[in-house]
Amino acid sequence: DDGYRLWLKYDKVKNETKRKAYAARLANIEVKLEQDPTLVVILEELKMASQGMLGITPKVSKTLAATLYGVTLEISTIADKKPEAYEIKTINKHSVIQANTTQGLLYGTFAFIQLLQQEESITSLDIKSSPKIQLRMLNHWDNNNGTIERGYAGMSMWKWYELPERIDPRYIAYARSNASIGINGTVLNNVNASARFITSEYLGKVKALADVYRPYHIKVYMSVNFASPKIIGGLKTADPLDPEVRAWWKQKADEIYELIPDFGGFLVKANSEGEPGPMDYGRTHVDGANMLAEAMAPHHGLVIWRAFVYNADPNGDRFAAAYNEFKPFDGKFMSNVIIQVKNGPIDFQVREPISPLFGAMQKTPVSMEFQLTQEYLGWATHWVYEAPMFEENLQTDTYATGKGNTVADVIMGKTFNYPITSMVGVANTGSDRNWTGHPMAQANWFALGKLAWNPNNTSKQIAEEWVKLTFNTDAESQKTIVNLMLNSREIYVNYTNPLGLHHVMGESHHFGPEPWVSKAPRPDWTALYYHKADASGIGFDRTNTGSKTLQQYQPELRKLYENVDTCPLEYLLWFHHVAWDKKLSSGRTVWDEMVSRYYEGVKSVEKMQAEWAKVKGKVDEETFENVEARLKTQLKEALWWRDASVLYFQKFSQMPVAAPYQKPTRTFEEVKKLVDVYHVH
Ligand code: BDP
Repeated sequence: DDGYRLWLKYDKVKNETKRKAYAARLANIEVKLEQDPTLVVILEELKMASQGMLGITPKVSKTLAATLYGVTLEISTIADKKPEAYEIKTINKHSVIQANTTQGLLYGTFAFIQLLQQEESITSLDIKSSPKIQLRMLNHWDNNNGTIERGYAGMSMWKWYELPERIDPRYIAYARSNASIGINGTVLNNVNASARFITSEYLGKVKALADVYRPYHIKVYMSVNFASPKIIGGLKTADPLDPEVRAWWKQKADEIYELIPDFGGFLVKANSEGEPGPMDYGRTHVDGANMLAEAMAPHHGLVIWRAFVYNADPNGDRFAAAYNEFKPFDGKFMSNVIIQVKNGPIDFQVREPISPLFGAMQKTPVSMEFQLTQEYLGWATHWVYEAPMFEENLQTDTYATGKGNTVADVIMGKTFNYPITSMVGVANTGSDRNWTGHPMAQANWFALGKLAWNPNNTSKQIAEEWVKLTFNTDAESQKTIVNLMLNSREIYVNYTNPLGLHHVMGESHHFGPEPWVSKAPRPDWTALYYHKADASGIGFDRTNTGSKTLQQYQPELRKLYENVDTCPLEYLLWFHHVAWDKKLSSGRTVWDEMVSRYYEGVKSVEKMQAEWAKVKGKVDEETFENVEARLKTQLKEALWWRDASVLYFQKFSQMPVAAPYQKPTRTFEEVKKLVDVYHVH
């Protein structure tokens, strides 16, 4: 299996009794609704699933006798009034999928098919479901030259040079896969946006994609370059208060909606990492966002404004930047603006405490941006199931209005009644046949859909479901794979960034260890800025004796991290500068604890290999070998991380690698040289 079919494999149901029972139901489909483009894709999906799993082709009709087995698709008013809600029930001999709209029916149908894929009983179903978040999106960082910023699975799947004439079949496979997990929006291009994407030439191409995705209820959004009026509009300025600039954006919005009436909106990275923005003209994020929002409002379009901003202040704390910039603007944005916030305060590190903006913005909605592509998590070679990391942030209590306001509550709009809610994943997809490079990374895409549908889903449930859908295998093997998944992220943390270390990866390419980086185009792109290792200890003091940024959290959350003796070890170096020989709750010194985690992390990769070996012959050979080979690379690189980090930090700690661990056999100079292999600049 080459992985192209993702979790929609529709392979033959192995259990014969079940297959026969399913086949009896799927033999007849009763359609109680009007013709509709979404109905076409629903029926097509049911046909595909039936042919693949059951070896039958359903007969579709408008009425079906109650005495016959069958599946009924019906539009009717169900208890949950949300347009995307659905119910699946068993009424006599019929499996009935009901919804208020065809969109709800689409999700209900996929849910029904997924039950069959998992070989669940369908004899007495009573399922009700609707999404807890409105915008469930992928953000693609794809460029118009076909490259993908931070993409590790090939080139962009959008072939701009072929569009609008040719529709690559992959676009449809993409839409099906997303719809199957409830994703309803996609931003097609990189946040570091080329203005070219909103020229008339490109809008014609975007329209072609929007037409493909529409029946699947996936709305198209675009990242826009704030300086577009200058770059492609021929204006002298992009000042958001300039009347000509405002008129230009209005006209652009009109042009877009003329072509794509259900266009989702704009995503904007402004005044961040060199991108243009309103501050270039002495204006604010509010001025910029509201100007665009005004242009979009007549069309009900959204402006998704990113909070990923930070200035290069060598003595500052980048942790504080987004909060300082946006908190004062709470309530000043127009109602069609949402602020998109990365999960943590820095930048998609292997473990981050939550961004203090969650829970701080009461009158302006904030949304969650997770990164699926493994920029800081080992690219496509390391096996990292990210859902436990997402869950860790989603289940953190912000104490926004007192105890019991998790990040999940905040982004679902429960805490402050946000009118718009959203969760996005920076996509890990590309032109690779299996979409994500690492076969196991498909699970991260899947997890984003499931968490956006319900942020309180657990990483365990999601892993179990994904494994069942993806691998048609025995219960024992499923368990082995699920366990591997659930442990994978912590293992990666241990051999790369134990105890709350962060931002010690290779400069610019962000791969492999480079804790020694002390010079970069900006101080906050070095590793030293973050780990601050010296003879006295290691870690970033963000308490009141340091940068004081912990104050951005509510007092109860602050308390969790503030005291060096009670701060969870996972976050220790995020918030404290600690002496190398300080005794920790584990009974070990800081140094010994770090060493132990690096070494245990590497050992765990060996264990992963042994566990994976157990499923040989139980999962298809191609996937087995692919993962097996990647685990070999992972082990090699885990050792690289361990040796580089231990030998580098040892220069400051001056402490030995204590038994049972053995000092690396390579010298620091030898390990440091390895980085050159990966240097791309
Ligand atoms: C950083 C990436 C950079 C992105 C940036 C962003 O290294 O390529 O452009 O995030 O999110 O992590 O804007």
